[in-house]
Parts: sequence; structure tokens; C-alpha cells
Amino acid sequence: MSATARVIRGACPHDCPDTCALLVAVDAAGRATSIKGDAAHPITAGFLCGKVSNYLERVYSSERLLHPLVRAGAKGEGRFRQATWDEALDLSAQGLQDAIARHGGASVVPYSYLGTQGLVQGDVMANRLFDAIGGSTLVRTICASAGVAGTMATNGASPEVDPEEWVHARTIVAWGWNPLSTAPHLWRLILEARRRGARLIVVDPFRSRTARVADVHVRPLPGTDAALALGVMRGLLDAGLADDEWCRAHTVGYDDLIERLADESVEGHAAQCGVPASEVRELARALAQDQPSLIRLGVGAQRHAGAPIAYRTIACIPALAGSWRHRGGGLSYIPTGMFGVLREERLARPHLREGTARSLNMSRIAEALTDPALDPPVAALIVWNSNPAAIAPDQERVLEGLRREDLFTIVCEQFMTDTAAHADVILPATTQLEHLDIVWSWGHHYLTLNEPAIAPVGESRPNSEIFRLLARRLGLTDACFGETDEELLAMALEGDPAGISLAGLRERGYAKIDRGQGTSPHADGGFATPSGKLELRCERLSEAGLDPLPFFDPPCEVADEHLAERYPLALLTPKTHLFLNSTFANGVRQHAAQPDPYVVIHPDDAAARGIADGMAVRVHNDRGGFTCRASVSDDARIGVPVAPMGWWNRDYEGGRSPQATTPQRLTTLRDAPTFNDNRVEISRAASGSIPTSERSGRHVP
Ligand SMILES: Nc1nc2c(c(=O)[nH]1)N[C@H]1C(S)=C(S)[C@@H](COP(=O)(O)OP(=O)(O)OC[C@H]3O[C@@H](n4cnc5c(=O)[nH]c(N)nc54)[C@H](O)[C@@H]3O)O[C@H]1N2
Ligand SMILES: Nc1nc2c(c(=O)[nH]1)N[C@H]1C(S)=C(S)[C@@H](COP(=O)(O)OP(=O)(O)OC[C@H]3O[C@@H](n4cnc5c(=O)[nH]c(N)nc54)[C@H](O)[C@@H]3O)O[C@H]1N2
Ligand SMILES: [Mo]
Repeated sequence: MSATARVIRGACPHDCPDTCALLVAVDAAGRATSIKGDAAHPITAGFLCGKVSNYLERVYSSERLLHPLVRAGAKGEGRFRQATWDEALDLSAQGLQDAIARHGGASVVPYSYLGTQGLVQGDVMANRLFDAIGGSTLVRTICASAGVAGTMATNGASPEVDPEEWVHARTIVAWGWNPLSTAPHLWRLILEARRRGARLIVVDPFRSRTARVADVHVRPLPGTDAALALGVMRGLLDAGLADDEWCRAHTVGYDDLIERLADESVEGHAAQCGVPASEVRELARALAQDQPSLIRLGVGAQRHAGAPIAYRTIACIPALAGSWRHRGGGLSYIPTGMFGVLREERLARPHLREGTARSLNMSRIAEALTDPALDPPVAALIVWNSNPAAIAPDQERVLEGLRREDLFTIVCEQFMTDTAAHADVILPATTQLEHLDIVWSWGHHYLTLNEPAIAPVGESRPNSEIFRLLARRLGLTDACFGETDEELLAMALEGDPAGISLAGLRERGYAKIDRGQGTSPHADGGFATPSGKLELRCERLSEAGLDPLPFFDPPCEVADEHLAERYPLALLTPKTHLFLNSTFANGVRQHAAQPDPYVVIHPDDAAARGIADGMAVRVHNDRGGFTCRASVSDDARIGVPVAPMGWWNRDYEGGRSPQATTPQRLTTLRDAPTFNDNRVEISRAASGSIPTSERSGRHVP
């Protein structure tokens, strides 16, 4: 073993609210030898999660894509030959130019998400290229935008309750959130709050890992959170616990809301959401009386048609409960008030675009790729930082589209994902250890710098460099295509926004954004809404043709009694513990710990179908189906089975994942996906069709 020559500061790039500060040791030969969480970072606290703690195995994996590849077999077959960068770039440019010649620039479509959350390796250079060629733009709705639309309708952009303040809370409600799995560092702060006496209440149809260890588990039917929230608010009024004084001072529409809440009893709301009325009343009591009380919304409760209104309605509770008064009390979801610190607009080059762009919603990529009426069609697709063949809804249609012979697809990737296997040209991308970046967080208030620790492995190149090279090959000469990653970073931090300087970041690795959020951001109101108050009544919603007051906007398929006759089960597809969406599902350690995909099904639902624990089952609806193992357990609610997502298609017999059942239907506002508003039936698969994996035991959600 060679001695450690240097320690480099990094930032975990993955799509997780924790955004950890990393310390990477590099030996004299330039090889990374260890990776650790920065002990000084208040959120990272010196440890890494089960996904990233063996990151070096990912970086140096024998499965890394190290050279450009060109398709050598049928489309989607996954056969490729190695090519030089020159040849791969020439073919790429030619494919794009052909598409533009045949159908115009708008026929070239980007597909990317947060494979890396870094600014530099995100969309900056790509956007410039798409602007210059008149390409389509992508509306990036796949994750949290329904919930953001909802919370912003009520609160406006807000720093929310800083997670470092959560330790002061005495009641913490994790609503549609499974932080024990999906935010292990924020979970640590909840554990610290509990150590100091806080009670944890989880609102989730499923007994997730977090629900299993909570003090209280409230189990609504999927997509009925607004009914539960209205029940809680009615419960607060009934018990005389509503904070009149705070509401009169700092909200709009308090009297209107009181009138609205007179329409329905706690019992009525309780029946709608499938939670006993006594539990609804007790939740109301705890939120009002066991202060400071904090509601922390997850992403998981927004995959239903009515989710934006549900998030908005839940966001009204802390006003009535009087929680914003208290240090550590109020609401946290995604701290939108901390966004925009990096001067991204300075990096955009809108002058490159002539006319307006055609925009396509990433949550309906299946339709975009297969709709014969789409004009112009999608003739070329460039994918980076995403794996749509695994993560986009309506998988049969996604794959059908990716297999189109007349579609030219470039995929920039680190691994041969299900999407990369459908490419015409694969361009190998660097990992976080190999490129420069700055990473924001959607869960805490820090920005974190990532210095390259090692040279690119193989012939891989950073996304930014790949788009620079593509631009040059396409003959784009604007000087912006010559800007280096260093220059992009410097531009993003020009003028030290919110007190953050590049020099400071270089010294310490991370910096807290200072927007004067303080310890209790809304104790005295100060909401960034048009009225400056918390909007129990939101006029912007009436402008959008919606009820301006909180209401129960029902789910679509879940509430469809007619559909329920054929598809009686409402399937949830949340995250796994050890994969990050589909990332890490090919990690040796992660896959060994989670070898087999499964569906958790309630014993009554299983018995009614002759399904026993461990049996192979087929989960299906009109869109498609998948085969996996049944885990029979009352962790699932009756009628609400749960099949976590993230395994690659090759892990499923038949090559289709839960995504083959998920709908392309969008939410009421913001056009976001409705993965969990999905009716299915489950039947026994042909017996013995899944070989028993040695390691497969009972599921651990
Ligand atoms: N280990 C791990 N960590 C991750 C990820 C991962 O894949 N794995 N993904 C990252 C990403 S991109 C994101 S967005 C976050 C997501 O983080 P979470 O929000 O925790 O994500 P989910 O697991 O999708 O959903 C959380 C819970 O919501 C529940 N749920 C589903 N429908 C409803 C509903 O209608 N109402 C209520 N109340 N609950 C419901 C599910 O049963 C689930 O237990 O995690 C990030 N971190
Ligand atoms: N059924 C169902 N579907 C869902 C969800 C759900 O809960 N249920 N959750 C949704 C959510 S919340 C999200 S955020 C999306 C996530 O969807 P995606 O953002 O597509 O997430 P991943 O599957 O992790 O794919 C990211 C890819 O980026 C690659 N990558 C990482 N770093 C780099 C880099 O520096 N350069 C390049 N070129 N590539 C890189 C990784 O190798 C990986 O293949 O999935 C959504 N899909
Ligand atoms: Mo996400």
C-alpha cells in the first residue's frame, strides 16, 4: 500500500437531500485509496451511507464504461464495439445533423435529471448546445415539483425550518417520508431530537423502515393526505386548539378556512383517508400541544393526481397549530428559499437561441418517443445524468420508443444501464472523483465544493467536456463553448452570493447559505407570497382555475371504483434502502444485500389470491406487468401492495420492472408524475419461475 499523498475535498453528487461533504485520500500514484464523510460538516457528521461508503468500488468498477462505444447489434440489443473519441463524436454529430436536416432542431431532445446534482456537470453546457441548435427543452418534473407547487402556494419560497433546528422539536411528523432509508444524515438529526425527548409520528400507508421504529404510525390510503390534513385542522378547531392570534396576524383567509372546515366532520375526513377518527384527533392534539411541532414532508406522498393540493393543504396545518412560533417548529420539505444562490442565469446563453423552444415533459417521455402525431417527432435523443428506461413511467412505451430504428440516441454514462443499452453511441462519463463541481442541497442549507481527486478513469470525460466536444463537432463557434469548468464555477460564484466565496469553499469544502433565515424563519410571518403572509387562501390557485382554499383533490386511479373492479390493488413503488433510484443497483455490495426485487402484499390480499410468502407473482394492469417475489406481510395495508423501484430490468424475469405498470398521467398542477396512483392486480406466476437467490430472505423495505 502506498502512503496517502493528499486528501481532496469532495461533495456527494447523488440525488439525495443530505449532500455530504467528502474527504478522498489519494496516494502518490494518483489512485484514490479511501473515501470518508467530513466529520466537521454539521450534516454529514463524519459518516457515509450504505450507497456511497464504498464509492471507490463504483469508481474503479470493472463494469465502468471506459471507452466510447458504437452500436454493433440491433437497437436495444446491447451489443457495441469500442470506438475512438474522434469516431464517436463524428457519428454523434452526424446523427444530430441528420435529425436536424430531416425534422429541424426541435427534433433533437435532451433527457437528463440529477444523476449528478452538480451545477457544472448538470445542464449548463448542454443547455447552451440545445439553445444553439434550436433543440427542444425538457420540463424536469420527475421528482418533487408537484409538492413544491403545493408548498409554495401556501408558504412561497421559504428556507423552511433549517434541519439543524429540528433537534429543538418535540413532535416530528415524517409525512410520506422514509428518511431512515432516503436521508440517513437528516435521520440522524431526528434521532438526536428523539434523544432529547421528541416523539416521531410517521404518516405513510406502508410500514417503511422509518414507520417501523416510529412512536406512532398513521396509515392513510394513498393519495388521501389532503383529507387527513383537513381532518387534522377540523380537529384543531373542534378542540379549541387553533392558534387564532398567530393566524390572524400572519395568514390570509383564516375565516374562509374556518368556514370551509365547517363543511365536514373529523369523522367524514377520517373515512375518506381510511384513518380512525381518534388517530386524526390525536395527531391534531400532538401538533398543537406538544410544541415545537414540525411536519417534514417527503417526496413520496406526491405521486398522485391531487398531490399539489395535498401538499398545500398539509402546509396549512402549522399555521393553525401555531408551530411557526417555536424554534424547530413549522414545516420542512425542500428549502426553496435557499435556491438561486449559484448564479445559474449568468451561465445561460439565451442569445444562442432563435425563436422559442418546443418543450417536452420528461414524465411523458414514453408518449414523446412513440406518438406518431408529435410534430416534429423525436428524431434524436441525448441522455445524460438519467436512466429513463428504468425510472420513467409506462416502461413498455419507453422501451418501444428507445427501440425505434429511426431514433438516434446518444447516452453519456458511467455504466451500461438499461438506457445505455439502447444507444447508438455511448460516451463514457467521469464520476465525481474525476471532475470539478459545486453541489447544492435540497435538504439542508449548505453548498459543497467538489475538487477532482483523480484523473479520469479510462477515456471517460466530464459531461461539460462532452458537450463542449459535441458543440465543436457541430461547428458551433460561440466563445461560450470554450469556457472551462473552472471558469463556469467562478462565474456561478461571482460577487460572493449569500456570503459564499470560492476561496472560502476551497479552504473548508462547504459553506452555509446565509439569507438571514435564523432559527425561526416565520415566527413573525415574513412569507415570500404575494401577500407576505401564509396563504390559507391562495388567489394564484383561483387564477389557475382551482379552489383557492384547502380541499381534498382526490387521486385518480386509486379513487376509481370502476377500475378497481378489474384492478383492486393500489400499488406503491417507493425507494429501496441501498440503491439511489436505479444508481448503485449494479454495485456488487449493494446488489448482494438487495438481490431480488419483491412486492410486499398484505396476508389477506395474498390469501385471497392463493399467494404464499416467497412465491413468484405477476403484478399487472393494462399498461404492462412485471414478475417478482411476493413478500407476504402486514407491512403493506390491505389493498395497497408495495414494490420498491430501482433494480435494473435484467433483475426481473421478463425484463420489466414495476415501472411497466406506472401511468403517464400527470398531477393537477405542475404536470408531475403519478407513479403511486396506479391500480394493479397480482396473480401467481407460473410456479418456480424465479430461481431462489441464496441471499434472498424476507424483505427489508
Ligand atoms: N436509499 C435511497 N435514498 C434515496 C433515494 C433512493 O432511491 N434510495 N432516492 C432519492 C430521491 S431522488 C428522492 S426524491 C428521495 C425520496 O425520499 P422519500 O420521500 O422518502 O421517498 P419514497 O421512498 O418514494 O416515499 C416515502 C414514503 O412515502 C410513502 N407514500 C407513498 N404514497 C403515499 C401517500 O399517498 N401518502 C403518504 N402519506 N405516503 C405515501 C411510501 O410508502 C414511502 O414509504 O430519496 C432520495 N434518497
Ligand atoms: N415508479 C417510480 N419511479 C420513479 C420514482 C418513484 O418513486 N417510483 N422516483 C422518481 C424520482 S423521485 C426521481 S428523482 C427519478 C430519478 O431518475 P434518474 O435521475 O434517472 O435516476 P437514476 O436512476 O439514479 O439514474 C441516474 C443516472 O445518472 C448516471 N450518472 C451519475 N453521475 C453521472 C455523471 O456525472 N455523468 C453522467 N453522464 N451520468 C451520471 C448514473 O450512472 C445513473 O445511471 O426517478 C423517478 N422514478
Ligand atoms: Mo427524486
